Amino acid sequence: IQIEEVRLYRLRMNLKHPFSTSFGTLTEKEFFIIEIIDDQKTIGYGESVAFISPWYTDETVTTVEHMMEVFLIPLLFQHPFQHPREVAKRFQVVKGNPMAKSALEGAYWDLYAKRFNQPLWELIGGVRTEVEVGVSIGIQPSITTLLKKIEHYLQEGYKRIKLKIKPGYDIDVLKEVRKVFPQIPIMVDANSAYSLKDIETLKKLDTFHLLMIEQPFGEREFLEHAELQKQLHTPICLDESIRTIDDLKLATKLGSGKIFNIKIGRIGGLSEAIEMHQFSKENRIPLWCGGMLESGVGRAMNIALASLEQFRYPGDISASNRYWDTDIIEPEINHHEGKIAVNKNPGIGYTISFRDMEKHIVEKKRFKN
Ligand code: OSB
Ligand code: MG
Repeated sequence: IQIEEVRLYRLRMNLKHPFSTSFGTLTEKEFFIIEIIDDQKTIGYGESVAFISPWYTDETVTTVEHMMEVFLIPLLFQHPFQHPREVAKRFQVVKGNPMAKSALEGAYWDLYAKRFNQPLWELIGGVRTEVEVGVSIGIQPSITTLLKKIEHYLQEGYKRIKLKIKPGYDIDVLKEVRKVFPQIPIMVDANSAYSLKDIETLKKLDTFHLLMIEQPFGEREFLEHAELQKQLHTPICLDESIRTIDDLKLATKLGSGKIFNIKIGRIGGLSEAIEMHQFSKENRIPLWCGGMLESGVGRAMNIALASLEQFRYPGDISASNRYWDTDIIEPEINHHEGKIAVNKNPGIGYTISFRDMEKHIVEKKRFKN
């Protein structure tokens, strides 16, 4: 399969509601949709998940564009590929930049699955025909609004609630939440906002029977996470810390966490995710699929990933209407009682709605072999 053309669409889409984490507030998402075309005119779609600023990881929309344009797209054109895992191999000459690599690799996975007329989830060995989903709720201006949001999403059927926390917005918030919702599955995500100095606060989190505590410390703090895990019953889940399968092995060996959040973009693509899944299966490590406020293209890839056996907890794979007034795919992604069904269409299983996408495009670029 020879790639003949790559088109980049830079989109800017307003979020329905601002999304606040320990590192700041997002009101819109800027990202790329990638369209790649092969020698038989098969088309594949991918999405780059990097944000406009480097507060989650070091990549940004513009570094992704630069890396794709100057280094990665020329590598795609170099010679034909067979299996999609060869894409990640060829990209190895470029250090780092997992989100840029993943966006192009994802488009090739979709294209490849379409060439063979197979749904992506099936191609990668998915075993589930529906995936359980949860919702991530940002830091709210007041407890009242938070409680209303939780109520709203529970009524919509979401299977678990993830609350963003930060120092000063943690124990008291959870006390109030647990008063009203003593039993629901809740987890928290700190996006690295704490340090070992906060250990007394973090130990109090143990009293709220949380499913897990996501990324309390910095991304390289494997030792600190291991120290904390020794003092907690609640499992620690790592997100930002896990960039490669070696990080996963290190964290497992050191006991830095017991559960891992897999995001295709953060780790450099679906091929790396499949390898991590294999390792996790062999070692009985539970995984779940994280989110990056994706549009439908990225969301569809996440659904495929979450259909793999070792994805044992509901993912941050909410429906299209969680973040968007109108998504850019057809049909939009919907859940029923907290479950999203995989579909039988080839590739990612959804089509691009150019009519909807057009409204959000801020830049278009074409590259020909
Ligand atoms: O840490 O998982 C995270 C959103 C933006 C950046 C980082 C994270 C998140 C989320 C929500 O928690 C993910 C989603 O619902 O798509
Ligand atoms: Mg996280």
